[in-house]
Amino acid sequence: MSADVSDLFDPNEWTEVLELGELTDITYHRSLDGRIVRIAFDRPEVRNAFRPHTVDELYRALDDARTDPKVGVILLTGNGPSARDGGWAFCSGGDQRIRGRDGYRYAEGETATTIDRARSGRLHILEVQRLIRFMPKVVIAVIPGWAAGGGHSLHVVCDLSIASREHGRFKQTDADVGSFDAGYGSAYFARQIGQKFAREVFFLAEEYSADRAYEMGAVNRVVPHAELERDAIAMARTILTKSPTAIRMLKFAFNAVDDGMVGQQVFAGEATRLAYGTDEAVEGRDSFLEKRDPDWGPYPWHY
Ligand code: S0N
Repeated sequence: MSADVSDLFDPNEWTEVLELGELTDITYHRSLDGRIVRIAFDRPEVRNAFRPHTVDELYRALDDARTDPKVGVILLTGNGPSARDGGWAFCSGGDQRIRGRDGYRYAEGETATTIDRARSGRLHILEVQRLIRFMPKVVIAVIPGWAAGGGHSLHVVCDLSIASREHGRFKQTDADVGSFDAGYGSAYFARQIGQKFAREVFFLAEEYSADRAYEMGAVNRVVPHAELERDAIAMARTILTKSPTAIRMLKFAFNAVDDGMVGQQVFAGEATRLAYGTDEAVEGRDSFLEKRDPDWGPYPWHY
């Protein structure tokens, strides 16, 4: 284990990703075979709350993983513990110290009069949510401590969640601080655990243990704290034994029912990509290029 990244981080599993340059708010590592990445919030002193710069870095790392053809599984976690009090967190949502009145979260040194107005009101953690949702790879929330507010919503949008039995804690504080994730964080959450429980989590904003979250159907696995990252890697390795195409089609199939026309569009894009690989589609293309009628004869109307 390597305390300079996180007490749960095993340096024998990972190599640092350097292509994105210096990262200050997250850490980004690739497994030695390049097939898994570990992206971690790295602000344990504020329970891994995110500021705009954190979200920028997170988006860039996730997109890098999305476009790397070797990567099949992304582990999203939080480094810890806090050097101040030993507390653990996955993520505690938006950094409330720099939340702007206009919705924009100011960077250090910025004020309402100095910010770039083009960025004002840009709630770009939602862009991160969409990236996780629509990337054709499995994203696992690895939860070593608090998942609160917008951090809770991030775990909701991940494909799978695995939590520390001792330190995993869940709390949806949005209504305590006057914010509300009215998209995946709430409506999709209700699809996962049911309307009554989801309304309870938001309306009462109480604290839930990892075991209680498991009982409610909000997390897949609860494991001993010391085993958390090892078990997450084992889950990832199991997924990596499966067909990449089957996994991506299944992910988009699970999504489609809740994603309306966008879900259909994403699924249709994948279907088209598969169809282009057939001799039938090649005949369509070639007939156009060769300025002749297509010969569909060899291709039956399947029943
Ligand atoms: C996580 C909690 C429950 C942990 O409690 P605990 O263990 O008692 O620790 P604390 O002593 O409270 O915290 C330790 C130190 O960390 C600081 N801190 C914790 N969380 C934050 C935070 N989110 N922002 C800034 N600082 C934080 C504490 O202040 C403390 O430091 P000191 O000692 O110096 O004061 C507990 O900490 C807690 O409840 N945290 C707040 C959780 C919260 O309300 N988060 C915000 C909820 N809303 C959002 O996340 C908005 C979501 C969002 O961003 C979004 C979503 C959809 C659309 C748009 C947006 C958008 O606004 O961008």
